[in-house]
Parts: sequence; structure tokens; C-alpha cells
Amino acid sequence: MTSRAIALAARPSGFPTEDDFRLIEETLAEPAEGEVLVRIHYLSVDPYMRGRMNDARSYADPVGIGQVMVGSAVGRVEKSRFDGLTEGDWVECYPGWREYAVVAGRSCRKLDPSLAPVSTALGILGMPGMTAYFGLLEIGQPKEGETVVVSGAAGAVGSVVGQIAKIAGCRAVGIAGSDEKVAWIRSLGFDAGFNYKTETDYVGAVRKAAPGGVDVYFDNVGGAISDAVIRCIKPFARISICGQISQYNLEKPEMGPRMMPILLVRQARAQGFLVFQFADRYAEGRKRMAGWLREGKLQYREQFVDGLDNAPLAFLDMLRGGNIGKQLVRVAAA
Ligand code: NAP
Ligand code: FER
Repeated sequence: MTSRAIALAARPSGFPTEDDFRLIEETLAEPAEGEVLVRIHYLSVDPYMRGRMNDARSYADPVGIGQVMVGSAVGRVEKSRFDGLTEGDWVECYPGWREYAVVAGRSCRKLDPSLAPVSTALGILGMPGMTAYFGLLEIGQPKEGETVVVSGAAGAVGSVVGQIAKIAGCRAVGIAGSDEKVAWIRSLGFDAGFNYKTETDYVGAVRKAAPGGVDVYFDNVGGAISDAVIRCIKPFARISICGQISQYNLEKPEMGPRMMPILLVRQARAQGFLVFQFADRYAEGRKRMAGWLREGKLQYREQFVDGLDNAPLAFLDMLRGGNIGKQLVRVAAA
């Protein structure tokens, strides 16, 4: 059989465009022993994919020109030659931007569609949710009564960070790119927030939203927003460095104020992390998050773009801030 897929056509310089992607048609082999054929229903578009478009070494190799874009997805098994999966099973897997894929059965995580909508395996109960959970609780170490500030607050990770901060008994402050986003995070229970696109005095805005100072800063964006938040940290603050999306599309890294003197005198700790470090604890994280969802303590929002051919647009729109909550591509009707 054949399947459509989206390949990387060119390495972007600066902000990527639709021309950096190409729709291709592939011929799929029959699944071999241990493999399954999956029909993709939902594809995730994530900020880390921007890094994979560069020719730079990191924890994973870059996507080659002409190769299919990487990414996780949720789909249904159509043919199985793997003992643990049968036709009709819902799975989360890592097939790339495709309509159909043949993948190793053991690389799939079987989903229970009666527990939560299957798309949540790419959002609140998937990699972004685990990032919020472990990045806040393990790296940020929030204590009851403390103030947590999160940037990228209306996104897949950030919107969950603020809600977990509330569950942990903290004051939650969010920074996001529109008034609509700020209104949404306030409706989730965030105590305060501001729109960085209309605010000119970031330090003043952080001081107003976090009058006693910042105990935990969960950084999704870097750049000038982080410079301002870090000026407001309290003694023994923790900075959880999750992402630096304001820098991903720059051709030259931005110079900023030197932060070390602030970390020194405030005796603060800044720690980067990759969520994969917690892979052996995802089941534990997912269980607690699913419990909070059932109890109504956690809410989530997903935004869908239809059709594989629109995956590049969905990705670019997310990088530009067009998403509220988790951005997904609906590849097949459920
Ligand atoms: P997301 O927040 O749902 O979407 C990205 C958001 O970034 C956009 O909606 C936009 O919102 C914001 N943004 C874009 N350009 C910006 C800029 N110049 N300045 C400030 N904000 C900007 O994406 P996500 O999946 O939840 O990821 C959030 C962050 O976490 C990213 O930095 C990502 O790389 C990181 N992450 C890290 C790990 C890890 O293991 N360390 C895992 C997952 C994600 P606005 O409208 O607010 O600008
Ligand atoms: C992300 C940003 C960066 C992310 C992973 C990375 C899983 C890792 C980058 C690297 O190792 O170079 O959002 O999410």
C-alpha cells in the first residue's frame, strides 16, 4: 500500500516556512514479525521539532533533507504481527508525520479509550503533561505557599504547570502572548498573569503579579521575559529550564544580561532538564495526572487542524503562538 507523509524539503534559516516541507507518497512494506501497521488519527506538533530541522547535533540526529519529519502520534492498529497488540487497538507511537506507518510493536503504548480521549496521550497525559509534572515538581520543588511563575503559560506544558502549582498550594502566575490566553489561564485558576505582547515593563508586571517575589520560575521561553522574571527571584529560588522557544528561530543567539550575579546573591538554582530523564516514572506521573483530571482539578484544551497536508501550517502556527493549549493535527476522522 501507499501512504502520504511530510518530508523536510530544506533547512530553514530563521523562522521556517511552508516551503521547508514537502508532501510525499511512500510505499509501505507489510509488517514483519514484531511489527504493526498503524493508521494515524492524531499527530503532535511540538517546539522540539524546530531543533530537528537544523543540522545540529543533540540528543537525537537531525532529520535529513528528504526524510519524513519525526513526531509522535495516536492511531489504530490495522494489522498486527506483534503479540501484545491486535487489530483495532489504540496506540501512541513515534511514526513521524504520516497517514499510515509500520512500526515496532514494542515501541507502541497501548491506550485505554475508556479512560480519557485518546488525543490526550499527546498532550496532558503525554510528553507535554509529563514535562509539566516532573519539570515543576522534581526540578522546581515548589512548597506550599510559594509563588510559581511560568512563561508560555497558555501552551501545552505551561497551562498544566500553573494548575499543578495550584494543586501544590502555590500562587500561580502566567505570562502569555494574548489577552485571550491570559483570560483562559485565569479561568484555569491561575492567580495572575499578563500579556507580554502589550506589556512594555516586564519587571513591573512580574512585581505586580508576584508582589512577594518569585520562588519557582518555570521557563518555557527564555529571552527578555526570563531576564525580567529572574530579576524578581527570591532567595533560594529554583529555575526549571524547560524550553527557550524565543530563541529557536533566531539565526544568531541573542545576548542578554548576565544572570550569574543574581543567582549568586539570591543563592538560587537554575537547572535544565529533558523530560526523557523521567521516562521510568511516566506511569506514576500519568496515574496522578489522570486522577486529578477525574477529580476536576486539572483541565486541558486541544486545538485541531485537519489533514496531514496541513501539518506544516499547524506546526508554524504553533511556533507563532496561534495555539491555546495543545496543538494537534487530525489526520483521520475518529
Ligand atoms: P506550546 O507552549 O503549546 O506552544 C508554543 C508557544 O510558545 C506558543 O503558543 C507561543 O505562545 C510561545 N512562543 C512562541 N514564540 C515565543 C516568543 N518569541 N516568546 C515567548 N513565547 C513564544 O508548546 P509546548 O509543547 O507546551 O512547549 C513549551 C516549551 O516547553 C517549549 O519551549 C518547548 O521547547 C519546551 N519543552 C521542553 C521539554 C523538555 O523536555 N525540556 C519537553 C516539552 C516541551 P505565546 O502566544 O504565549 O507567545
Ligand atoms: C524541547 C526542546 C528541546 C524538547 C527537547 C529538546 C522534548 C531537546 C533538545 C536537544 O537535546 O538538543 O521542547 O522536548
